Amino acid sequence: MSRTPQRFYLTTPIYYATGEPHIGHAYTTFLADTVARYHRQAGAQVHFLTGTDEHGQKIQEEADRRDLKPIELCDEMAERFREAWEHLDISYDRFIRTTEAEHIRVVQAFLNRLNDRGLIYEDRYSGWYCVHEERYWTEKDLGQERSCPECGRPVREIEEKNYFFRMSRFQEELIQHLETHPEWIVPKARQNEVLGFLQKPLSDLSISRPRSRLSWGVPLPFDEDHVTYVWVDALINYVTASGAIRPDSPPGEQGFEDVSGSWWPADLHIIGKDILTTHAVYWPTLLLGAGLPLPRKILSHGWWVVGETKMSKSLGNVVDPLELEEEFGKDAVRWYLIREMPTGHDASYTPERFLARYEELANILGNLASRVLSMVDRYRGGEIPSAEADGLAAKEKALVERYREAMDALRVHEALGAGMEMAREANGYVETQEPWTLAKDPNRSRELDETLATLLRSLAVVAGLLFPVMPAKMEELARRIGLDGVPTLEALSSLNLAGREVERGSPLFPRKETEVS
Ligand code: ME8
Repeated sequence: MSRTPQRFYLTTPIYYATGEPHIGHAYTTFLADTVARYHRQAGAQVHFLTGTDEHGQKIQEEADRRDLKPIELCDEMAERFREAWEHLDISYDRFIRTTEAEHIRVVQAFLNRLNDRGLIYEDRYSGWYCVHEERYWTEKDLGQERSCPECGRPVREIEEKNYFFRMSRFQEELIQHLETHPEWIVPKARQNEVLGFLQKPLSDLSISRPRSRLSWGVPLPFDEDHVTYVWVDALINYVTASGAIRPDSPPGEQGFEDVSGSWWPADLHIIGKDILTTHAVYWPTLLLGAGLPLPRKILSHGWWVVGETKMSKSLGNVVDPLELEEEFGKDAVRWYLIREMPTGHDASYTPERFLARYEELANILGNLASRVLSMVDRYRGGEIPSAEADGLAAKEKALVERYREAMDALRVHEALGAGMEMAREANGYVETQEPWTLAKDPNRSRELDETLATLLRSLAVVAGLLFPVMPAKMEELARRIGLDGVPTLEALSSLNLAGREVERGSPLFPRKETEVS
């Protein structure tokens, strides 16, 4: 029986349509893709959402800088993201843009709902704003440097009329939710961070901007002179793409009371740690306000840094995943990023570690495939012998179990480690069985058949386990061992490879002598 749910809805953040996709965006998206493919492999129906965040001051200013209309900039950047994800084999089911008419209507229905429930009021706002983070800060937040506590950039003083959401009303309910769902946010340290944040009284949330200052946003349905705060607009994308809300139905029939039949609630929001507060405080309180169920889990992953420094465009140290991909192939980049970073924690990009992870692919997995395929070729004319294939059965059982446990607990790096361990075990088995010795002795022909059948099975298992992270290469491996596609985890138990033709081909991961920088 499968332990994973039958339906699984997962999301990435929607990325700002101001810059090119970089390695940080790619990491989150690869991680989500790996989890999505794992659930599909385990038999679930999956809805995988990604997209672009297209409103707000940051977009407007970038468009002005480039002498474009905001929508022209967004059209261009949404296309860039879409192309990058397609090129990198991201199996998303839905790409949402917050400028879509459907989304705009859902945002307005959501705000009307909050307003109808008495959760919106008008007040004057005075404080500080960081355009880069699209966030308000209080005098106290600024500290001695008097700059944005998140990114260090200068902040602007603002005083204006705003609409506010009564976020403070939901503080106790949110604390209770966290206390009764101790694994709601992964890793645990981030759940504690949010609980710590909730020790202080929660203020209400400004949810609008006067149109006179910023016009590029979703108009408030109850006051056309104001547009929706970009974070409120952006977070609601997860509900829009779930199909739960029918904005054109009369109030009371729009789906807020009953989300059945839609994808809501999300099973998993994957985000970076930079946007934890918006997802773990603003978002759940907005949902509680609207009377919608909360997402089932939030994975807040760590930060890719370069050496000791945060990767940042202004520092000019952003690694372009597409450049690495040209040299090493996309699956090697996917492997490095997801295997190297302990899911949830920070990791440092270094060319040396990239090469070390690549060598793991070439020397363990690639080497195993080459030697096994060439032995079947040499000793059995390319046909997989019909024989018991259980020489590594105990190891396989333990490793598949470890893999599934780690995947289900979102320790994705560890799951991949278990997949690679299977290849390592199979290489060890080659050394102990010495098929080349068996091949010299006609009396040990059955033993050789069993050895080869076991090794072929191991390759199929590795393909099944590592497919979510390296879909193209593992499909290729499955094809080389005579399969039509990569076996699902369930199919592995009844897999029969006997009689299939193998194809030796060129190395799956050619050895590299070059340096990466
Ligand atoms: O925050 N390491 O969009 P964004 C790891 N539009 N992950 C990184 C990273 C790094 N160095 N840099 C970026 C926004 N990321 C909002 C989100 S959601 C309703 C709205 C990843 O384009 C990470 O997932 O700034 C981070 O949370 C996200 O990119 C921020 O992307």
